[in-house]
Amino acid sequence: MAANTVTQAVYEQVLKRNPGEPEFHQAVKEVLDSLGPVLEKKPQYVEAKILERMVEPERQIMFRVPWQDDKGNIHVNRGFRFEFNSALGPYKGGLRFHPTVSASILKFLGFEQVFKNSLTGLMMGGGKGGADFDPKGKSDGEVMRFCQSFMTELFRHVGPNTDVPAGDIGVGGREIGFMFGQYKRICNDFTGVFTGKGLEWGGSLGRTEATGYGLVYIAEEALEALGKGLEGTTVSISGSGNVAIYATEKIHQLGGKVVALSDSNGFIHAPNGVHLDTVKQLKLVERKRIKEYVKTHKTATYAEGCNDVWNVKCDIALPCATQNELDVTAARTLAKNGCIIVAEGANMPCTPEAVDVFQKNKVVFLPGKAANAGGVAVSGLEMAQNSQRIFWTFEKTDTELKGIMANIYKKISHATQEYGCPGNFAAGANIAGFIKVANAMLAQGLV
Ligand code: NDP
Ligand code: 2IT
Repeated sequence: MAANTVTQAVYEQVLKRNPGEPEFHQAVKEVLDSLGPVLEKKPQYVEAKILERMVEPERQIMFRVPWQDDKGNIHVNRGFRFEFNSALGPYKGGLRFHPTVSASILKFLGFEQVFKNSLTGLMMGGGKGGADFDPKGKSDGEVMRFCQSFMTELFRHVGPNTDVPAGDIGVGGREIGFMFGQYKRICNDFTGVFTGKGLEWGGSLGRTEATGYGLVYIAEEALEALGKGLEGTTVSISGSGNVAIYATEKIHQLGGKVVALSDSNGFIHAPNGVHLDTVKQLKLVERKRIKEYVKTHKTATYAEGCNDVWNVKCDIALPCATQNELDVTAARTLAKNGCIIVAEGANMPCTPEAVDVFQKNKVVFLPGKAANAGGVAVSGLEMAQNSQRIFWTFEKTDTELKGIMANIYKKISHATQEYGCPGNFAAGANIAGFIKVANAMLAQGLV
């Protein structure tokens, strides 16, 4: 059977089995569309129904999360964990707390995580979870009670050799602490069941910075291949959370200038470069909106509407907020303004039509599966340190991270050459990520 007949049949089955889940459909289609050349070369994957198995999570968990706010009102949220694939190791992937969280969004994230984790070269399967809970505007006590209720169900499904969650949108050090504490209390077990832990109780130096730093390291690899460097470049970044902040920090360390940042309300334009300490204070300490920035920095401007951040002229664009935030119009504007690299810090932030624009205009496009893999990679290093009960220095972790990102760039470039799609790093990442998981699944029999 022709490869595209196979992938089309798998896609139709996904549509039928997962109605009303557009993000999941989008993520699956993007991968299937690039696997044709692999299936032509290796029909054993087709015979063993590897694709049919990969698009079906190994386990899906959905549960009620009741909690009480500071006034005594009772709320009920929905919690999820999608344990997608364990061919390469324990399920591994973040938890997202955001009001938009749905099965569709977490399934797309869990599916992508399988390929991303494969690219890191570490022993990690893929999973994702979260809840439709909005931490914004909640007190620490409310967030703690929510996290405790969430873990009171999730504890039975996770474990250091089974499933190891971490942070994502709305889940940072505070939330990981509350969830870890409740797990420990219920299980009577101090163990590496989460990554992104506090540095005093099992966390890894460099995990907080890892996604943003890794993103810049891989962008640097792509620049080098063009005979260029970061020094003197102008960079626009969306979001102003964990990934955006540490991408900004690394860009500044390496001589580039970040001129724009955003949140879900709007964006700031700072032509002289953003003052990162102010952003950290506003977003990480005070949990305020990005528009507050212009109160203390008069040369910067703020505008409502987060999508317009891409109107700011830049050499490099790093979307670091959320899925489908960069559309075809934004892509055309970036290409017209001379942008040379787009690297996805967020998961699937560029729409398929936007990615087409980048390919047609020879803008180097580095997909999230490869470009934001630094976070989960250092999570893997945190697991390794926990297993040995030791702590590495920041320098050691950072050097490992740099090596892993360089290696991912090599792997995906190599796949584009071997499978006849030069310059198409999205296809390269899908192919290289897929082959390792597929081979492990073949070796492990029909499970
Ligand atoms: P944070 O919660 O720290 O920050 C999220 C940022 O994105 C905030 O600025 C937020 O703005 C903005 N944002 C969220 N939702 C939307 C939306 N619907 N529209 C516009 N802006 C939005 O999360 P992270 O920085 O950790 O995550 C950002 C992205 O990076 C996500 O796609 C995540 O999956 C991905 N990622 C994260 C990794 C990690 O290690 N943390 C690893 C790999 C990928 P606001 O405050 O207004 O909500
Ligand atoms: O999307 C991601 O890779 C993450 N949110 C990080 C996952 C992890 O387990 O560190």
